Amino acid sequence: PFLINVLNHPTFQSGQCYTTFIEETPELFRLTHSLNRATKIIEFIGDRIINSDMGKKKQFDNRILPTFDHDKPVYGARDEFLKLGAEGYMQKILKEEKLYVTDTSMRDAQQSLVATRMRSKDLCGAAYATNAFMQNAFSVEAWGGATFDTAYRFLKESPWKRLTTLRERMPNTLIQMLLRASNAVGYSNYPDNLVKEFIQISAENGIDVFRIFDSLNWIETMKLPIEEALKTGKIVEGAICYTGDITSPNETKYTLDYYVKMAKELESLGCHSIAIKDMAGLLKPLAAKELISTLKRELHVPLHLHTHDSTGNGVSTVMMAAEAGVDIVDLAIESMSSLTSQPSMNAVAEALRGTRRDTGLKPEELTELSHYYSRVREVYAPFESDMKSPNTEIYKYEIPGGQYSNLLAQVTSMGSPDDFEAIKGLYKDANDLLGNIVKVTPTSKAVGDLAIFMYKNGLTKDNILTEGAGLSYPDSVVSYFQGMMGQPYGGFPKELQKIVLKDIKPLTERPGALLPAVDLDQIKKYLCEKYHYEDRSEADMCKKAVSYALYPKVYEDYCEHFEIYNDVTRLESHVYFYGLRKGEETYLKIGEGKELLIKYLEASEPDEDGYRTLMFQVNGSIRNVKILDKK
Ligand code: 3PY
Ligand code: ZN
Repeated sequence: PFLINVLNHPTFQSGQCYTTFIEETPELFRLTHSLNRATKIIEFIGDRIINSDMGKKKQFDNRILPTFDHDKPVYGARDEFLKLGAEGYMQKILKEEKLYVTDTSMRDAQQSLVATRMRSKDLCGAAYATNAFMQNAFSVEAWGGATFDTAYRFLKESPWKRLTTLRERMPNTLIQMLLRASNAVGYSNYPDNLVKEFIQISAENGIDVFRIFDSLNWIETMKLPIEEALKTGKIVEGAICYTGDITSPNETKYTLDYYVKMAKELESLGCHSIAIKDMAGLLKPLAAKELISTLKRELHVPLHLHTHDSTGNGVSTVMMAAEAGVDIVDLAIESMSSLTSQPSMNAVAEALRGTRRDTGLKPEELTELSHYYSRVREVYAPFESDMKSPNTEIYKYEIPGGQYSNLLAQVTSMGSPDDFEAIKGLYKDANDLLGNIVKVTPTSKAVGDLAIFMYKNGLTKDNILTEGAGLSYPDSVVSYFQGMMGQPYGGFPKELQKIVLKDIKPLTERPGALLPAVDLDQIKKYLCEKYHYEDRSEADMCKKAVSYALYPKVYEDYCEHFEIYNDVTRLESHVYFYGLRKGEETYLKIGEGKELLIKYLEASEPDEDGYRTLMFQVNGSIRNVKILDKK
C-alpha cells in the first residue's frame, strides 16, 4: 500500500524534485513506518502463537492498574535525599525510631519468584502508585542483580528504558539497585573502566542507591565500585553477604567477629549504610538479634537488613532485627512475598503498627499494590518454582532463594527430578570442596555447577581428587579457582584447584586490575555501523556500548530481535509470552496516534517448508503472515 500511495502521488508522477518529496509528504513515510511496525508486531505475535513454549494459553483478565489519589502531593525519601545529600539523609534516618522499608517487589522478589521474567510494562504499571504509597519508605529496589541481562535476554527490552521510565514515574522515590561489585550485573569480573562507566551512567539514568556486594565478601574488589559510586553523590551501601550461622557452636569461620570486622571496613571506605545481605535466608531470628545489636553498637551509619523467607522464619527474623534496632529492612508486597522472596511487607507493617517502630506504611495502600501484583503474577505462572511451602532444609544446604528454584528446574530438565535430593547433598559437598565459601551470584553458580558436574560424573567428596583428576570442569568452577571471581576468605583448597586448573595459573590479585580496558568508542562505532538505531545520541550510545561490553551476545541477540520485530514492549504480557488464542483481540499503541486492534483469526497447516499462514484482522483489514513452525 505504501508503494501505491507513493506511485499515485501527483508529485511523484510529475517527476518533480525528488529529494524534497520526503520532507513535503511526511505522512506517506510515517504511514510506511507504521505499516512496517504493524507487520513486524503481527509477525512477532504469530511467532508466539505457533512457537511459544509456555503451554496452552488460558483466559487472562486485563490488567487493572492500582488506583491512588493523583492529586495528593507526595513527599518521599528522594525529596529528603535531594535536600540533605547522601550522608545527611542517611544520618537523619539513623536518629529516627521508625523502621524504614525497602520494597523489593520490582527486583529481588520477582527475580526470586518468577525467574526475573517480570516485564517493564507490569513493573512500570505499579510505579505511579508505588511512588505515592512508598513515600514513608526508604527505597524501592527496582534494578540490577539479574534484571539487567534477563531484560535483554528473555524479555527483549532495554533495562535502561525500564530505569528511565521508573525514574519518570517515581520522582519522589529512591530507586535502589544491586551491584555485584566488579562483576557489575554480570557473572565475572569486568575491566575497571567498564565498571566505572556502568556506575556513572546508572547514576545518570536514575539510580539513587547503590547496594554493592562481593560474592566472596572480598573487600579488595569492592573498593573501586564503592569509590566510583561515592563520586556520583548517590547513596552508597556496602553489603556483607551472610552465610553459616553465628549462633552455632560449630561456626568457626563466619563468626560475629568476621561480620563486625567487615562492616567496619566498609564503613571506613565511606559507605553511607551497611547492609546484611542474607541471600539464602540463613539468618535465624535470634542470630539476627545478636548480629544487629552488635553491629548497631559498632557502627555510625544505618544498618539495612536483606533476607529471604525460604525457611518460613523471615518475618520473625525481621521482627527480631527491628527489636535490635535495625534501621531499614527489605520486604516485598504481600502477593510478591514469602518463600524464596522477601518476607511480607504487609505482615511486618501490621505487626509494628502503633509501636515505636511503626513503618508509616498504610495497610489499604499495601493491599492495593498487592492486588495489582497478584493479578499480574498469573501470567508468569510457568516461571514459578514448584516450591509450595517453606523449607528449613535451606539451613543445611545453604542454597540461595533464587538458585533453589533454578537448580530444581535444571535437575528436572535433566530428566531426574527425584535426584534433587542427591543434588542438594552434593551442593553442600561442593561448597566444602570449594572452601566453604559465601554463596551468591556468581559463586553460588560455581557451587551449583560443581554439584551437577559431580552428579553426572559419579564424583563424591571422597573420590573427586582421584576420579576427577582427568576431567575438564565447568567454566564457572574454572573461573572460581582461577581467581576470576576474587579471592575467598581462607584461600582456595589447593589440591582441587590444581586438578581443576591444570596448566592455568591462578590470580592472586584483583582481576579487574589486570583485564585490559574496554574500548567503548570502538564498540559504539561497531554498533552504529551494524544496527539501524533511531537514537544515536552520545548518551544513548554510551548505554548501548556498555550493554554490549557486559553481554555481547545477549545484547546483539536483542538488537537483532529489534531489527526483525521492532519494539515489543508495549504488548500486554500475556500476548508477549503466549500470543493470542483464536478469536482473541489485543489493542496496541505503537506510537502517538497509532493504534492497532489486532485479532487472530486462524492458521493454515504448515506448507512443505514448514511455514504456516496466519490470518489476522488489523484495524478491520485482513492481514496474513507466514510463520515458520519451529516445533
Ligand atoms: C543477585 O546478584 O542477583 C542477587 O540477587 C544476589 O542475591
Ligand atoms: Zn536477595
